[in-house]
Amino acid sequence: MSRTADGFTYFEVLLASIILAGAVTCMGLALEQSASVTSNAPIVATADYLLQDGFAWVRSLPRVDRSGSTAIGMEAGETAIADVDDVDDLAGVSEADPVDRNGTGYGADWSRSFTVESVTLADPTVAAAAGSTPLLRIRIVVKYQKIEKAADTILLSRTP
Ligand SMILES: [Ca+2]
Repeated sequence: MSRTADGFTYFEVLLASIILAGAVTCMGLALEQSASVTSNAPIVATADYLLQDGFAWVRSLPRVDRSGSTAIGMEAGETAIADVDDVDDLAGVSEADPVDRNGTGYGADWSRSFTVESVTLADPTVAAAAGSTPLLRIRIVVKYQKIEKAADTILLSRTP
């Protein structure tokens, strides 16, 4: 086998070059991943904030409409987000430009939607006929540019 001036075979030099190239590629990929995570961080933080703000709104609302209706959804005469006056009014509500409890808007890139269902007491993962049980399951989904960024579910009892 022929050797370089330093005493390495060409095969050894080739092998070292391949290992070095692999290491450099891995470092590059790690840096790229890190940059992507860093640039995504403000979006993740805002999504989580809007999710928690949504749950704060949900918890602040009466559990039953003042009319006494336990049906899920807005009552007669309630049509807009401004009309929401009890938890189940949020069923099917989707905010195209979510506004937090402080009145700050987050722009049209964001959306926040609410699902409200009655669930059985024995197993809250099982949906029940709307209004038939005193347990509500509320799910909030926050999206950025139509891609889901945060979502969670809570259970609320209608008996305070
Ligand atoms: Ca209502």
